Amino acid sequence: MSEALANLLNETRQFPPPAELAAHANVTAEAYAEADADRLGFWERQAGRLAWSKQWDEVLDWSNPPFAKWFVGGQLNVAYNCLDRHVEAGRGDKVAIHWEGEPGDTRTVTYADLHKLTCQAANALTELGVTAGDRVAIYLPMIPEAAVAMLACARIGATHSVVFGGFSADALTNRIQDATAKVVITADGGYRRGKPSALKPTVDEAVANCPSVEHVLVVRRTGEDVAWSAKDHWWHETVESAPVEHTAQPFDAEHPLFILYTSGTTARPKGILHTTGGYLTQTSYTTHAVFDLKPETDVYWCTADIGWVTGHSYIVYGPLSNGATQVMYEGTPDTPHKGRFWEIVDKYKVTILYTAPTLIRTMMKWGEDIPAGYDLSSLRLLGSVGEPINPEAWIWYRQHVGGGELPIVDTWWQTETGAIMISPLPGVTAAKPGSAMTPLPGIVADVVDDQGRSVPNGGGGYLVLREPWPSMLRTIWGDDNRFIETYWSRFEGMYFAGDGAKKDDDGHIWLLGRVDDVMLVSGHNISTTEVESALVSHPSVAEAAVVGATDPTTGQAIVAFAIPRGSTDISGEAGEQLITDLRNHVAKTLGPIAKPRQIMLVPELPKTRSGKIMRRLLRDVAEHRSLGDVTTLQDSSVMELISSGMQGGK
Ligand code: 6R9
Repeated sequence: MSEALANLLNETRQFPPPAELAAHANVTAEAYAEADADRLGFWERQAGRLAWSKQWDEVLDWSNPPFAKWFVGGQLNVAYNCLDRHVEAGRGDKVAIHWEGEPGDTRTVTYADLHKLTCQAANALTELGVTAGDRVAIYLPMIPEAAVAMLACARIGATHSVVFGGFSADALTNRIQDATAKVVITADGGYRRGKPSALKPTVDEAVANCPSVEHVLVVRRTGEDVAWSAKDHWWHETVESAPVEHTAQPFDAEHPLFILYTSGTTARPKGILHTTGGYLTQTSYTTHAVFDLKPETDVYWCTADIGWVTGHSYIVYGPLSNGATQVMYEGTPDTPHKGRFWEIVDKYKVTILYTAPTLIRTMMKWGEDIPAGYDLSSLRLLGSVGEPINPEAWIWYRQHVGGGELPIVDTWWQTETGAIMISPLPGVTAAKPGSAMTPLPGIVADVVDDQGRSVPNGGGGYLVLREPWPSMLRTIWGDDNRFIETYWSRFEGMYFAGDGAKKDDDGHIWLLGRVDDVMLVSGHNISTTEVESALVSHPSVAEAAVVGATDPTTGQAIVAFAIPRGSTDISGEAGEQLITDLRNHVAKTLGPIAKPRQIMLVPELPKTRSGKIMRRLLRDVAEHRSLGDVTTLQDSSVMELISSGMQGGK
């Protein structure tokens, strides 16, 4: 960015927390003051929410930045914290996971069940030669065994690397090779969109090129035929017959817990490394604080896939360390019908729902009649993660899912940050639709200009983190230099998140999309998020993506792709008229500088499996290039739809 990010969108609505929630909130406004007064003391108290085998000697060792050590000298076992201590406290019969398979089969897994399975898996892995420090790749559908596999690794100190079930053999191969994994845990397949979707053939292809892999553990989920080799072992034969006794050994607070690869928009995937004590402290605390989780009464549901960091921190480690009861769902939101999510909320009486803007915008596209057909009155808190949530999508979520009154926590964080960093506190913050609001207690974030100077309220620039935090990544696996270069070299002494952001007049933070996506139009830096939000604020638009395409007169010009809402007529002249209206609507909302040169009405947008729009591919379309790498695309047929729609639209 050559100059500050323009500050175009003016959203002034604000929603205070419900009085009832505020009166009984787990965390109150005092937490900010406490953390401001003594940040390390604050985190030390949060670490005290966990069970440690050995107390730490020092909260933070920052003598060799950017390599942090938290809770130095402390020891704990993550699986013990997520399972054993709840069982020992007499809560073994409490439901940990209400699991719902896509075909409608269900499982009820208590803490005692989860503990038993995890102990068996820990014994089975040990039997296969896995010891502390070894890496284990996990390539599973959304079944309880995914959580068990992760917890079993944590229990024996093996470092897990979960790879999305949707990734190709190449992507899986690269990740196994980069981490030199010794064992792969997979399944015959899972259910997606109403049919079995095989996983084992992909693993077979990958393992053929991965000499480090000694064993493959295979869960039987679909029952489809699979090829079998000498390295393969059935989970139900190996794990389910293993001894149920296993004593968890404590590990050092800085022991590597997991590697998770970020695909990013370009370049080689980065193996983000997280460790034990600080990671569990912050995921556990933020689950308690941001979701106001009451383990005795809440039914929590995070709709993320376990292969995304959100699944790691807010399905496995955060909720289980707090002893939560949660829902886990295997499949897609429209199988067998578009009301599936709401049916699940209704069935399990979900109280806390954590999902992604992409899902909310998809629901907007399908129309509000669908959630209206279910009883959603059990819900008391809504969350959002993954992308900036457009103000209109926020309002829709509150209105049509939250009955017009529930608080929404818009949570900003990254694979690299490990846990939530910027978010409202549901019992404290008067939230503004589209803003992640303020850094959580104990977190020091800022927005800076090109020179690293803090911008005043009303200004835009780059989001940075000024102080280390407990769940921060420790390095990029095997590449300390890349860790330093990527995150710590742009600004002296600060973590560079790669996101554009602004501070509004009250100092609240608004995320504006990845810095790489910012558009430079006639010398003005314009954020993709703001133009997309302007488009989504039009009643006929459910979802939009904008990109900057090379333009001979303006340098870059704004090209927009918009998905119309449910019943909108876009045939022939009506479509042309809508495009004209939309261009004018953006110009009126944000100013003439933001008026798109071109708008395409499309049925779908290209997204990653975690629901992020892949603007890079849209830029290829807008600039008439052949498409780049599409391996991380959720649904590869989308690009054909868009390209053909584009020809029609010209
Ligand atoms: C948790 C997760 C990280 C990137 C991040 C930012 C975007 C996530 C957001 C958000 C605006 C939010 N992002 N949450 N942008 N508001 N509430 O998504 O991790 O997959 O590593 O992505 O996602 O651009 O830098 P990850």
